[in-house]
Amino acid sequence: LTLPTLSQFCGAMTGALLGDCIGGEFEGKELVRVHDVIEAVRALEEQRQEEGSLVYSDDTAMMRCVAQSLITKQDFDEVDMAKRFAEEYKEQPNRGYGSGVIRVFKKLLSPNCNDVFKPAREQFKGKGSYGNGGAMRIAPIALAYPDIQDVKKFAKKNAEVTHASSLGYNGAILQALAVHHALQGELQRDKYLDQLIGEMHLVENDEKSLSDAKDFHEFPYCSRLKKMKAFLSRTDVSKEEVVNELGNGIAAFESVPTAIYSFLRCMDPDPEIPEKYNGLERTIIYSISLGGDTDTIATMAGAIAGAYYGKDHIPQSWQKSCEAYKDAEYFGEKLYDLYCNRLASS
Ligand code: R7I
Ligand code: MG
Ligand code: MG
Repeated sequence: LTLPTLSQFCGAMTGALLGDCIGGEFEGKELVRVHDVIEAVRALEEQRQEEGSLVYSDDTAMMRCVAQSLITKQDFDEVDMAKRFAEEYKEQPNRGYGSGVIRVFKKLLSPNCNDVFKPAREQFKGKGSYGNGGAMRIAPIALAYPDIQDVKKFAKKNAEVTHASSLGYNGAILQALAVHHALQGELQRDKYLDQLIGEMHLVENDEKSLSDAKDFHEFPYCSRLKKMKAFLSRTDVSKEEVVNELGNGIAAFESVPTAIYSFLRCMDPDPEIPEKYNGLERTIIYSISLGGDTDTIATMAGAIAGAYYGKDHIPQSWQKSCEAYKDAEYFGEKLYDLYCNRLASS
């Protein structure tokens, strides 16, 4: 067993921030050319952007709440977590939140709310949301808990504060597991995917998950992870194929697998991306080039790649262009301490 390094924790937090800030410019565009994304990062490299000028969106706003709650409480506390989400929304409502989740925040802000999971259960006629808002913010859970059972348990609980559909919270579990395994060092893509498939099979095989998935298709996460294995065995997989088969949308099952695929695919060079870019930079560029929910897919891909490669792979110019980039580093350090303390006491 190799111990993860501090650099990986700071890398995960900063990688997520980069994805949100750089991807934000392209959010909602169906056709994004790799060329345009490369132009955007060139502007950062040539410092045509002022320090901290790329603003973060709800993805980072909520991830900051998750990190701050874990650091303050030194454990998962759903009441504190819910309070932070709601207060953050109240302070800065214009960060680009999903249109449904705002109702959850408003209910959480009411003094009569005594069950922090209830507002989420009332979303979408009692089905709960399947949006990717639970998954986009989840990385700090994987950075705080070395034990995989804790990662699964708290990723689910954290997501359930806003996303009661299993399609939503299972995406958060998968994203947290992807970060967790990326922290374990040098990986083989097939082995990494087999682990995720095994874990998600258990997760998706429970009664609620099977029933929620009926409106779509069976095992929405496992089936995409399997598809990914096939994609990675080929070198000619087009953007269209990825978008059609894995998705690039706002639903968790149409974006979390896509983020994981972006990370794994970009371990290899890409003919469309200049060779001077490393695996982490390539992951950010590629994930944004898929279009759709770019800030969120790049945030999740950036968190995984950052956890794998570490912060030394992040160019200073990119990092410094992002709003509040120093906080990401600070959160990484504090979560690293938490992780190490838990490991030592287990
Ligand atoms: O999941 P959520 O926090 O949104 C995150 C996204 C990211 O892309 C951010 O960058 C930001 O842009 O928003 O917010 P929700 O409102 O819970 O879900 C997002 C959207 O998914 C909703 O506004 C709906 O359009 C859709 N959605 C559903 N539609 C029908 N039925 C989610 N769940 C359902 C559903 O059950
Ligand atoms: Mg956003
Ligand atoms: Mg988004």
